[in-house]
Amino acid sequence: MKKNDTPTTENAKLKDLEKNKEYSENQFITTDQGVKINDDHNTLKAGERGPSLLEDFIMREKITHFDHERIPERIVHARGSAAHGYFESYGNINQYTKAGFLNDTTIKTPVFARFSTVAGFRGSTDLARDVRGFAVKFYTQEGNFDLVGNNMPVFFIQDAMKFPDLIHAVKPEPHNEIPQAASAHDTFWDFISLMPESMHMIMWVMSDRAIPRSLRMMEGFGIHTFRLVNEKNMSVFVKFHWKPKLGTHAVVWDEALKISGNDPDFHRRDLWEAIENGNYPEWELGVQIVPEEDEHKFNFDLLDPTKIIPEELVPVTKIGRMVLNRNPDNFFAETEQVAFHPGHLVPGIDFSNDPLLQGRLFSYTDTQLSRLGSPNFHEIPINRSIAPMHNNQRDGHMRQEINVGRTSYSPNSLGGGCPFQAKMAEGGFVSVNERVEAHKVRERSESFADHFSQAALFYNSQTEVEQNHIINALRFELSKVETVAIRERMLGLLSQVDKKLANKVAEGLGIAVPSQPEKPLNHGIGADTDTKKHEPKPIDKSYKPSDALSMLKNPTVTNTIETRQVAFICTDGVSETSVNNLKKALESQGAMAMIIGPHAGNIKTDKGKEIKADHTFFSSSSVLFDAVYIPASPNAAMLENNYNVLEFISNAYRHCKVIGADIEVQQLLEKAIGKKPADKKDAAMLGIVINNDKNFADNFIKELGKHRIWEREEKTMQ
Ligand code: HDE
Repeated sequence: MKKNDTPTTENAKLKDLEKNKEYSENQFITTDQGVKINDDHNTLKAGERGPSLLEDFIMREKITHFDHERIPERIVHARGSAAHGYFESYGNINQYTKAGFLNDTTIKTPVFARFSTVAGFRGSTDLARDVRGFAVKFYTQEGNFDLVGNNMPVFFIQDAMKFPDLIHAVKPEPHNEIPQAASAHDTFWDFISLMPESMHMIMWVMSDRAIPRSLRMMEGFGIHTFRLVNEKNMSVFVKFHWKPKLGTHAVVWDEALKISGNDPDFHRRDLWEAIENGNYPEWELGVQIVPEEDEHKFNFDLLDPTKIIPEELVPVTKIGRMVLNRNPDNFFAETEQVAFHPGHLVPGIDFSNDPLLQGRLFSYTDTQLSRLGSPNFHEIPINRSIAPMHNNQRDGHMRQEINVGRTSYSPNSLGGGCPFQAKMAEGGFVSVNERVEAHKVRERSESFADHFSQAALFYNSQTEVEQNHIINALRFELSKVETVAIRERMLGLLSQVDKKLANKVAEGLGIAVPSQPEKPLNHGIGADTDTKKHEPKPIDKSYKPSDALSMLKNPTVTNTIETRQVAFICTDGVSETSVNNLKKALESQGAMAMIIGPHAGNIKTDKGKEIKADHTFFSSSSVLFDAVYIPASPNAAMLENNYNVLEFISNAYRHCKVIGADIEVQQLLEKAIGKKPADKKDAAMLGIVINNDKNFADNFIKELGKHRIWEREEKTMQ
């Protein structure tokens, strides 16, 4: 055993994974023991029509394995999709951290990222209103580092002790297991209405952040405050951010509901196809750094996971980028069996005392034991570290490694003292030497008691369109709650965030906002705690609205149309020139044209050529695309009576998408959207691009770069 084994490279890791690949070419089917099988279709029987024989070891092996194919799904984050890729650092930040992968620009650190919803079961829809998990495993040369975050920067609760309650409340109700992947039900809102600390997070989950356009278009956050630690073991506080290259985008709620029916795998498919097409998703990793001496400088507690550090107070510094460039080979082996853990740390990164993070440090190993069934889950290929691993842990279910030698204890002399402990200078992990001197208490810090200021900050930082979406989401959710007292309690809480918000939600529910909000029974205090000490604090007016919190004003907003998909509504006889012109222009900017036809197979153009239909009017819907184009066709008039086509176009209009049409088919367009332009500036017609001159493709692309024409929604909501 050598003291300093060098880590295997990225290539070695890939080779390692390759070894587990099965090749179907030129191979005989065998039993698990390697015996070639002669008949995989028929059980061994006593006569052609006789009973099956117990001795049929081939059939028994196959069925037994099948019977045990399922493992328990994740209790939370069961529905997920993942991809391989790499992380590259932008350069030297060794002033703050000694973590090699964050400093060395020559290293490409392999990563595996898994995105997920939280509440739904494994087979549930991708478009549930929900937080998205954003978990990244970095296979660094110093060991595995897992950044197990979400697409929202705060959480519902402040202490891990409340997590089982939160999850029991949001999961389908236990008596009838309804509803699936939805928070719009009594038990969730019952719990929330008694938990003022969740109000900031509620603003985020009721916003469009909870219904992303694509997993590739979400921000990610580590949420908790962590520490970065340098060579001298000096530390700073840090918050981690992922900023998507394509900007942060969402769908609208009506669209989300329809996508759930049309394609419940919408996000999974989008991620998979983007990677297969070579459009590799990319994020930049950013950090907000707070020196230790500034810990108490803010009007919130850095350890409180229901709070952000506004980017205007502490800017986000980009320190590297992640590119996802390879789909998994096998969903179960990789996406299902990957085991993340916020406690998988490398030297240079450490925890803070956030009580939610501290609880997570227990939960993740514990859950793998029941989900993956063995303390050897680190030996599953997707979980293996590329850094060499030596210790005295032995045996257990499904142990893969064959340890040689006699010593599995330390200290030992028979094994030459191996494996050795590593000094800090040799890369040994040493915890930050934080001084802790305290009484043993079961209490929450008073500095955690401001539940409304940042909820108000979030709401006030949104555009009017975004605020309307939050109001509508709350109306939708609370109108599904049957117990009136819960609705009233929620209005009481909302009125402490923003009176107008509460009134508008109340209007939708047909009840009044209570004049005196009900005092919550248990807002983070024990039975004997002095309630006065923990009274929720009034709104802190010193917060300034923050553009970073709004998706529409966010600094990551771009006009790129890369990977956007435009549905071309075509019929036989369609203008080949029209189709080709816009298709070429879109493709030159990285967007895609998808041909939607009256039938599957090929469509004939006006020049007699054939183009392949990607989908049909019947099997598809505009909710699955970013924009719609109707090229001229002599048969287009027939579509004026085709309900599927009319709905296709009218939904695109309702969802504020760009619609293009050749002038010859303007009548079809107007029939579908039920409007004629009053004049050139007619707001209801914004984002409608008619092809009557040479600039059509440019104009269409310019509008598509706006992603949504929100002015149209304001107009139609009036
Ligand atoms: Fe998790 N969480 N969590 N969580 N979490 C799990 O671990 C838990 C929390 C997050 O793609 C489980 O392997 C507790 C916050 C993600 O595989 C489980 C608490 C954040 C994933 C668990 C939290 C997360 C999980 C279920 C409160 C954002 C999916 C299966 C103290 C920072 C990872 C598993 C993947 C998964 C426990 C709170 C993110 C049960 C007890 C806050 C992204 O261990």
